[in-house]
Amino acid sequence: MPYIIVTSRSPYSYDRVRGKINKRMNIGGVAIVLNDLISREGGTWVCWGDGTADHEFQEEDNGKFRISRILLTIQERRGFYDEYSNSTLWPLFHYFREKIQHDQKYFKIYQKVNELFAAAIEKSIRNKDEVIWIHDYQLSLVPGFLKEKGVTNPIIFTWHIPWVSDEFYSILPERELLLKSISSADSITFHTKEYRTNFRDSYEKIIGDPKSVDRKLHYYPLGIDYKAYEDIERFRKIPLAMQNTKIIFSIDRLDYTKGLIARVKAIESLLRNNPELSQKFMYLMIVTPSRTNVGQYMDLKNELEMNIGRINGEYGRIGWYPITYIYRKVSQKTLINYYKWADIALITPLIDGLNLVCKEFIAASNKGLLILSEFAGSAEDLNGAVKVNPNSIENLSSTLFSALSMPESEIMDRLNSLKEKVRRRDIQWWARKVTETIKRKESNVRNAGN
Ligand code: GDG
Repeated sequence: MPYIIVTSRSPYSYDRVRGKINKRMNIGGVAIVLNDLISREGGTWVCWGDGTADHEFQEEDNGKFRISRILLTIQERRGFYDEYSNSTLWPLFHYFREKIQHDQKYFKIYQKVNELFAAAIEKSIRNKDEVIWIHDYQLSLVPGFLKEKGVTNPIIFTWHIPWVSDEFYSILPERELLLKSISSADSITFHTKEYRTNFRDSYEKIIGDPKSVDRKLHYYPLGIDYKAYEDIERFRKIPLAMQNTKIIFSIDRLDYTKGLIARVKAIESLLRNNPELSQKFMYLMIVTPSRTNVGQYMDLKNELEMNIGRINGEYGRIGWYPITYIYRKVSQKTLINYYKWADIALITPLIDGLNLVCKEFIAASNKGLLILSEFAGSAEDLNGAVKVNPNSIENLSSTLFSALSMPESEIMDRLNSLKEKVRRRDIQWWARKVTETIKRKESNVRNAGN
């Protein structure tokens, strides 16, 4: 069954570097599975062409599937991506009230860009069986525009971030428009039961009786490509300097939702309360640059780095610092090595739609303990993790203290039960479940007709 996959990011982009064309892959987990699916089944991928040479490849046929790239002006990019998507919707859907910025002119641009996506989708349709699968908060108005255009192909809408409570959602001036558009899809999927319930409550409060949407709402937690993390061709040995200390590890995009400041303060509190732990562990903290055009993100970087500097200055010794901080993207192979080296993965977002990092760590590790925020979507089904409240520095620090002395047998029992779960509910499982929501619906209709 062919698909029309619709994402804001492209599966790969083209850049022109010193006169030559460079192909840049988008290596995210979701992109990989969607790539597999569409390569197998065929169809078109509609996305934003953000590469500097993408205009030369606006409509591309790569032999497996077609790509239709939407080209945006600088103003459109700003209004659609930096402003309405990432300065209005992102903080709203993560309960950061004080960070929500709203300007009607940026909403208009978001609306226009969503309409451009809908027009490109309509043009791409080859037959009416093609399933249109739209992803995430940047594209919430696309289903509504497609219905207005009279498109009858089945539409799946997958929401990757939290859906907030109905009271909080009501803050959004365009609350009705977004809800109506998303609800016009034939199937709507979330990562957790709570987000599904919140969406239903929002619908009931703002639109009315939710009966008509009930049957469309599903929740399936996104999985990972388990094997890709489990197997690694050449595993690098832990460097000598790190061999006699416990390694605490994390990797996050630089984002205020990820709880980075509280986490480094917990390291400070751990050392203040337990000076004997000096030189007994190191915290390897990788932070990946993200949304660098949004001012709030750069303020966060400064605050984080000031805290790390203070803590390392106060507790460091010659040849040892509590926090090894790296602010750059690392290769996939290096990341898997870090997962394998880590004794503890410290994944403590203040809130997260799901969080893939904790699942990747579970797949890669042969010895590690997962400390996981109770506010990450993945906490709902990862029972073997040690759960923490990321808002409490005391809770974070005392959990770290017990984790550092947890018996190996308990760590392995937890890890093995987590591995079982993450292996079973991998990315293929997720894609199958989500696409089946449409097949089930179609067979229900057929059954009803029989
Ligand atoms: C959003 C939602 C939801 C990061 N830095 C590097 C790197 N990464 C990879 C990780 C992981 C992915 O990026 C991050 O995924 P998360 O799920 O942890 O977080 P978000 O980026 O906020 O994703 C989230 C997700 O969408 C999917 O629905 O789970 O809740 O916020 O795969 O490994 N990979 C490499 N180098 C890096 O420096 N190789």
